[in-house]
Amino acid sequence: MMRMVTPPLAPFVDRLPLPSRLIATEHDGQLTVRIRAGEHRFHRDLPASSIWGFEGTVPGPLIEAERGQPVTVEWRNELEGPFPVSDTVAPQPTDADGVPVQCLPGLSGGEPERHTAGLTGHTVVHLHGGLTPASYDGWAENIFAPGQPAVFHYPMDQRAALLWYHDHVMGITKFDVYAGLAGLWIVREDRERDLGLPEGPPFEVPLLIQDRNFDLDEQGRLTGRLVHKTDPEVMEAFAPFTVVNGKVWPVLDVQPATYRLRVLNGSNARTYRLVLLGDGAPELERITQIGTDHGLLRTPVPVPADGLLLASAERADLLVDFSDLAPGSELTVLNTAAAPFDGSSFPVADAENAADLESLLPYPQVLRFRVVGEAKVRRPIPRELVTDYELPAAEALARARRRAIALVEHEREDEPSMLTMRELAVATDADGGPRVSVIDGGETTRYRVVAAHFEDMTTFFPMLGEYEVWQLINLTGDTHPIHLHLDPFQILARHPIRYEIPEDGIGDRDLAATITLGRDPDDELDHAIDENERGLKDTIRVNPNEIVEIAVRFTTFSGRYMYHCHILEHEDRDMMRPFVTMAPELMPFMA
Ligand SMILES: [Cu+2]
Repeated sequence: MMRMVTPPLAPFVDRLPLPSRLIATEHDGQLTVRIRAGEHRFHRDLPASSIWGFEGTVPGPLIEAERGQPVTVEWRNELEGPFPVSDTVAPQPTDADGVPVQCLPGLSGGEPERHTAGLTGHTVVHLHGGLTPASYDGWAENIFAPGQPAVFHYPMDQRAALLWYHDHVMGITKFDVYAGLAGLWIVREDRERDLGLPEGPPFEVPLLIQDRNFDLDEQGRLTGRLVHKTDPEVMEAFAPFTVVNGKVWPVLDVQPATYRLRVLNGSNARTYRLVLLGDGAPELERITQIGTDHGLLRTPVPVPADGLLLASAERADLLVDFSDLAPGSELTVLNTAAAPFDGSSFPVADAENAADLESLLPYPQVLRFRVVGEAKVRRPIPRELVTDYELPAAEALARARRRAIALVEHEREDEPSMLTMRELAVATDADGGPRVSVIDGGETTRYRVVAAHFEDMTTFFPMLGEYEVWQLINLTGDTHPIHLHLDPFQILARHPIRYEIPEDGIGDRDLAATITLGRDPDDELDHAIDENERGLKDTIRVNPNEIVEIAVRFTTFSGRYMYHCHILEHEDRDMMRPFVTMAPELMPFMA
């Protein structure tokens, strides 16, 4: 039976803050953003927290750009220590009462990690979803220290979409983003304006959803100091308090009108399954999804019947109809996704009972809407949104280069696990060593591992303009949101698989596994592609027991980029690899 813990903070008392707007055209496309330490109040009843933020705020300013009008940002690193977050590994996964420590504030007996405490403000900024030249993409090792200049040019030659910018430093992205280094970036274009969608306040509302935890003083009172806590069994931080635009469980006053919500899950690790409840009953039919990671879908779609799933870095563009509601009506957004997330469903009808300590979900609350005013503004929803993309033709896919990547957890004695990506190449009979066999009906393909760690040699050299098919093979028990930098991609398939890994089959570099296409009888996931995943994506959920196939095509910029799991604790612990995009004319000169 589930146990509950009483929230130490009152929900729905703070107003939803809106980030300050920084409109590029009002500055001739020349922006300066200072990256600074600051103070931020996450809740009315919390003392101010020390943070690191863009312009010293949580979240950073909302940058708004126009398609085709380049933006130059001078990212001015003015950070100074000490690092504002206490990082700790609690000695036990549960407290004396059996409550998982990640559901509780404070350090839970852990020591503050001294290397994290010693961070002094190295950063590099990545514009997630940006079609950006490699030099300005925020390569995780091209770091700038406080005082060192970084002027990045963003061509903005890309579709209107909600992007976001955040720190991307090798090994410490999880700390820097958690400290506050994230902000939203919207690309706009006239094609979208022609559809009459809301733009700007009050009817377009950006929502950056994150989870955060705080320290306790000796009397057990919340101090406001940010805490990044893991435990011996869970290497990701799943913080108990959901924060939207920097406030714990805020409330937004809405008119009886159609609102456009631009939603981003900017959490380190937590996946949200968002549901909308009025008087305890689901009201998901009020929501129409019109866009995903890289902008508008071809046609509007309902959100999935169980709720809107967003893993770390996924975005949704939503129209929500409040127009029939009387003043004083309230609608509440709850999260029903267990952590760590493994793709399991949760019935929307039970959403009010989603709180579950074992699932590291002590407080499902996210956000409340409160209807005020009388004037009704209901907008018709266009039936067709865009026509500028479609699935690649079968013949293009048939001759496409295929790449395979296995996602594996490498467990190590007396050390935390490493989550790694194993790039696979088809093995010849002459190749020795362990094999990954993929059995598809009567056909078996055998692979060997050609790269296992970030610093291993680059093996992916996609040619500009050419379609490729990448297979992401999940051999772990959790869902991984895999993100490719640069161009968006499209999902082609989710294939259920069953697999066997022999004892010691996962080594530091080696991998032995037998993978069979087809469903495991014990597998309860449906491995379906949701309607809202059929747009242009840059982050895709790869569930346990499945291979996700994506059609990838890089179009514009040659250079060195990264792809990785967007669970920040995973990307920082080696679930990241480089790829180099190449102009076709240069390929003959590649050794
Ligand atoms: Cu991952």
